[in-house]
Amino acid sequence: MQRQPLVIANWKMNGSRSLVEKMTVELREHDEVLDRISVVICPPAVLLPAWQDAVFYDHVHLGAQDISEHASGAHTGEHSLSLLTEAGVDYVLIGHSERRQYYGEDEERIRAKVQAALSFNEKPVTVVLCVGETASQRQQEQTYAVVEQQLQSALDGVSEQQSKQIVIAYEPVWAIGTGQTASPELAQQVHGFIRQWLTKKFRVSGSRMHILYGGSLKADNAEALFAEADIDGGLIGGASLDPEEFLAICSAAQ
Ligand code: 3PY
Repeated sequence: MQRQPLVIANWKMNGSRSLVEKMTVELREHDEVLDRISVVICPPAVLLPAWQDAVFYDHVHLGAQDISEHASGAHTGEHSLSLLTEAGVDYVLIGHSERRQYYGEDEERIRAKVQAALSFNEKPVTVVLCVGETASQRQQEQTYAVVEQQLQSALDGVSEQQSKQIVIAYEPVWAIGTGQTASPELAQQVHGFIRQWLTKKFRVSGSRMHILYGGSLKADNAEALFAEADIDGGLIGGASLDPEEFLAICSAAQ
């Protein structure tokens, strides 16, 4: 890992106010771990105010699990960037596989969200674009083609300057919520491929972009994954709901 490590907690539709308290106590007690890494917490949107009150440290940021591509209006159940940034959000996840699989988010919608985030001018936000192949795509040896197509489509029209606001999260779908993790070697192969693609498109800026691994990342496999050259941190699902385990993952990223 050559870039400043970045560890993102994706709480999905989990957590509570009391978990926010427990997590902040744990992070506060071990704030030396936060000195050399950046941490982003993506709780369900209704918990953002609780986190906003609790965030105490420069290197801890808040993120949204999804955004609306619209600025405002009749979009029941959606959250605009204006509302999210008012609640303290600096990072936004876009294109998580659960959004693609269960909520019908297609490439066009994902591109519209990326464009909305990059053109949002009230406050700079960092986009965490999630990509990854399904089990059957991997079996059919389509991993690189799928990842390339997802990157190409979502980042179409993005400039070298705008790429500084983008983080890529490689999350193989077969490793999400299954307990199955990509081996460090296998994850590095795909991260290396993504790095090459980014460097070709965005030149020097591409070599500086963060590429995170996600998919059943836990305390006991974090160190080996983070030791790989192009794995710059993690997007953590279930393990981010346990304060001690999350802290252990943050420590492994240092
Ligand atoms: C997981 O690790 O399950 C994730 O989906 C992280 O975003």
